[in-house]
This record gives sequence, structure tokens and C-alpha cells, in this order.
Amino acid sequence: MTRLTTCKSLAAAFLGVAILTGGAGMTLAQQPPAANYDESKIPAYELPDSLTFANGDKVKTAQDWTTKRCAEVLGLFETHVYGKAPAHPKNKDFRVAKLDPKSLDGLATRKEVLIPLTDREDGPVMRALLYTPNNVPPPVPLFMGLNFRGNYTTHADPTITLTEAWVYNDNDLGINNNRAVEAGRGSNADRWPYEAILKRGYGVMTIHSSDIDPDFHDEFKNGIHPYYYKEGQTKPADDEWGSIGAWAWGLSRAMDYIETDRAVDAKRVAVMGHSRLGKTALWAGALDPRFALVVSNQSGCGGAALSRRAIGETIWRINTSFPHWFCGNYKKYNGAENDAPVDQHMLIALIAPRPVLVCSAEGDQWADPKGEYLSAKHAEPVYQLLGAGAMAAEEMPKPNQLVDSVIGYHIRPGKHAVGLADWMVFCDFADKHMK
Ligand code: GTR
Repeated sequence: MTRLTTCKSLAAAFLGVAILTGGAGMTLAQQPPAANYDESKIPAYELPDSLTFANGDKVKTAQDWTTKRCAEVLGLFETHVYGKAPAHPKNKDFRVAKLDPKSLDGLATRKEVLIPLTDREDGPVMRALLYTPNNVPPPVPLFMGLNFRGNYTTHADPTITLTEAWVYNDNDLGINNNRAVEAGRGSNADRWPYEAILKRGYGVMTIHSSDIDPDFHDEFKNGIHPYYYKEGQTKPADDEWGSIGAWAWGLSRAMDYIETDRAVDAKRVAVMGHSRLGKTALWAGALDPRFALVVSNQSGCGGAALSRRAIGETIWRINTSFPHWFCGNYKKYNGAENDAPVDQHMLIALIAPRPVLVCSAEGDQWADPKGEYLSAKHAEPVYQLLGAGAMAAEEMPKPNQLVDSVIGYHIRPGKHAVGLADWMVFCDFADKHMK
């Protein structure tokens, strides 16, 4: 039995334990206070202990964690943060819609694969763009991640299908009706340096997040959610999936496909994401042990950063700006971080004993780099209990010095972004832990 099954089946048993009452700052009509960037103004906090059960008992052995506490923590994140997602469809009708064995001047084989998201024949599909290096014997290790604006923005190649899904409006590209335009082709290519990654020996797969759920708040009328409503249901319950939950579910669904593709080694798949999609990668990695490695880039609040520090972006702020990202229950912790039964170090602990790399940028204080580092550091007791090792840093490393232990951390100068230099760090880390 995989750890996923173990955790998930046990999670239900614990869900009743920690339903909390709403926090003091819960009034949604109110606006969150202005962001704090001053370390001396961080409120006093105590982190919940990953290794103490909700009933106060201590987690003493690796088995206590893998058979019980892991499921309890996973259940708490489902109930209070990201929401529960439905089981995957059984549908294995994956279709290769486009195949180019000599893509990128022969460097790679490129596929576009249609992955159904339901068991209905007329149900929605996501279109994955998959590159595998031609000069590496299959099956190859892979990075998998969602993209923000459509596969066609990730490379200038004119044969990549223009997305039909909802896209962000963009004045520079002349998009004002949420529909993709040719001018957008390759416009996000700096985020997806395929050639460089392929030359490092890795395949890359990406999917437009809108194929799963468009990134705007419409009370979950569009996207994947309605396909899984029970009869009479019109929106997710307070403990059911928001958009991040849906995106993470989509990544696991993509993994269902990968397990059928002999070009890729399903045992060496890293899930990677930037920013909101970095939050998503962490949650996908926590939920699905098939991901061998997890990379979050500048994922910030609701991702790697500790919420209790309440510096930069806070729970209140994120729930106000993006009410659709998390589950309804998460709003109870607006201005009341200390009431939450979890903090984000426990999300990273859920990935144990698998390697995880948390990346920050000095110019991205909104995402609280120090809180991202501390969260990774505080995941350590679970890694150690499982015999996976510690984090090879006692304090935050200097910029550009990769901490490449099983819990990895990296901070670089510069702003909120992902590009070639970041990908080369991801590859360095994967070279050590996934090759
Ligand atoms: C910001 C948001 C962050 C982060 C970022 C992104 O507006 O406040 O949490 O997710 O967007 O996804 O680029």
C-alpha cells in the first residue's frame, strides 16, 4: 500500500478532532491591515508540533508518523487549508494529440497529451505539453509543473496549440476578453528554458492551470469543481477544494498519465511550481507520494512561508485578494493565525522522507523568505524521525549558496520570478536527489 493510501484512509478518522471555532479577525467584510515588513513587529507565536497528536500524545516512532500522525496532519490541511478533493477518475483514455520526435532542432521528442479529468466522455480534458530529451536513454527523469498563461506561451514554437481556456487579460498583448492571442506565443518562455533543462538530462511537462480551474473567483461555477458536485450542490463545502486544491489534484492526475508513458520514469518525477503554483506543488507533493521530489519557488503565504509570522502577505490578505484559492474554512484564520491547527512547516513535513527544495528571492519580501527558510527548517524533526536526515544549515544561507540536503533551501538576489538560473538550481538539486 502506498503512503498516500495509508494517509488518506486514516485521515477521515481524525477529521472530527480539530474543527476549530472562527478566529478573532474573521469578519470578511473588513479589510486586512496594511502589510508588516518589520521583523520586530512579528506577533508572539508558537508553532504547532508536527510530532504531537491532536489528543496530546507524542509521536514516538517512525511508524507512529507513517501510520497515524501523517494522516492526521494531512486531514487537518484538507479540512482547514486547501480542502478535500475527490478521487481521481478511472478513465485511462489518454491521447497523444501531437507528436514531434525532432522538436527543438532534434534535441527532444515533444508530445501534446490529452488527459481526461472525469469519467464522462464529453468531460473536460487537460492538454499536457511534454518534452523528453532524445539523447538520454528512456525512461527519463522529469520535472512537472503547471503554467499560468497557456502552454503556447512557454515556447515560441508555432506548432504548440494555442489554448482555448480562460487566460489573464494583458494590455501589452492586447488580451481584453480572456482569450489567448497569437501575440502571446512564447511570451513566458523565460520561465520555461526547455533547451537548458533537456540538456541537463531531464524531461519537462507543463499544463495550463486554467485547463483545471481558471484563476478567478466565480463561486466555482467554471473549471473542474462542478463536475464533482453532489446532486443539488452549487459550490464546494467549507472543507472542500478551492483552486489550489484543484490544481494539485490535476497534477496528480497528470501523474496517472505519466505512469503509462514509457519514455518517462514515473519513479523520478519532480513536481515544481512558482508562486501560487509553488503553493500548489507543495500541496500536490504532500498529497501524492508518487512525486519523488518537490520544488517550490517563492511560494510564500499558503505555500512554504510560516503563516504565524504574519509578515508580508498574510492569510487575511490572501483570502481577501484570492478568495477562491483555499477552502472556506481557511478564512477562519484571517487575523487569527495562532488558532490554526497547522502551520506550513507541517506541509513540508508531509513530504518527508522525500527531498524538497524551498527557493526564495531577496527582492520578494511579500513571500517572506525568512519564513520560507524557517518552515523548511522546522520540518526537520519529521525527516529525522524517518531517518531521512537533517537540513544542512543552522541558519539562513547567504544568497546563491544552495543547501542541498534532503530538505533543501536556496535564496538568490532579485525579484519575484522564475527563470534559467532558478531552473539550474532545481537541476543541481535533482542531480543529487533524483538521478
Ligand atoms: C501574488 C500573491 C502571492 C503569489 C503571487 C503569484 O499576487 O499575493 O501569494 O501567489 O501572486 O502567484 O504570482
